[in-house]
Amino acid sequence: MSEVGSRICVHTGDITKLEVDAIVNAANSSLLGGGGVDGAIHRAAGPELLAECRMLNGCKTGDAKLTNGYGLPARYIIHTVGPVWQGGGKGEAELLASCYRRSLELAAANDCRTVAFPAISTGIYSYPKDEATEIAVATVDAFLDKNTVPETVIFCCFDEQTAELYRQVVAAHRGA
Ligand code: AR6
Repeated sequence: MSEVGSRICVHTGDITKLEVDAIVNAANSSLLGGGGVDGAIHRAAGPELLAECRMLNGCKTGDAKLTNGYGLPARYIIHTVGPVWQGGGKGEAELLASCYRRSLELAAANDCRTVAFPAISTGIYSYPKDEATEIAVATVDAFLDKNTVPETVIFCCFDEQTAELYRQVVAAHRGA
C-alpha cells in the first residue's frame, strides 16, 4: 500500500481527546450508550449527544450513523455497531469490514479529512485482536486507495500492546 500507507497512523491513547474531524464510536445497536469506548465518548461529549442519538432509531450491525461531537474536540462522531464474536461462522468478518467501510463513506460524505478509529469489537464484543486488526487495516487501505477523502486515518489504540499489533499489520501491508 506504499502511497496509501503514509495516510495511516497508529496512536496510543484516549480517542475522546483527539482533535480530528471525526472519531468513530464502537457502539451497540441502540446507540444509547454503554461501556468501553462508547461510555467514554458519551461522558466526554455530554448529554446533548444522547439527545441526538435518541432521534436516530438505532443502527444495524455493520452500519454507521453520524452525529455532532458536542463537548469533544472532534467535530463529528461516527457511531458504528461491530459484530459480537460468536466463533467466526456468523458473518463476523464481513460485518466488521462493513463497519470500517460505512464509517469511511460517512466521513467522506461529510468532508472529514482526519478520522480516528478505535479497535471496533475487540473489547466487550470479544473479536480476536489479530483477525480484527487485519480486517481494520485491509479495509481502510482498500478505501483510501480509491478515495482522496479522508486524507488521514488514525488507528487509536487504548494500550501499547494493541498499538504494536497495529504497527506490525500496517507495516506488513506497506510491504505488500
Ligand atoms: N479510547 C480508545 N480506545 C478505547 C477507549 C478510549 N477511551 N476505551 C476503550 N477503548 P469496546 P466493542 C478500546 O468494549 O468490543 C459498549 O458497551 C478497548 O480497549 O469499547 O466494540 C457498547 O455500547 C478496545 O480495544 O467496544 C457496546 O455494547 C476497543 O476500544 C459494546 O461495548 C473496543 O472495545 C461494544 O463492544
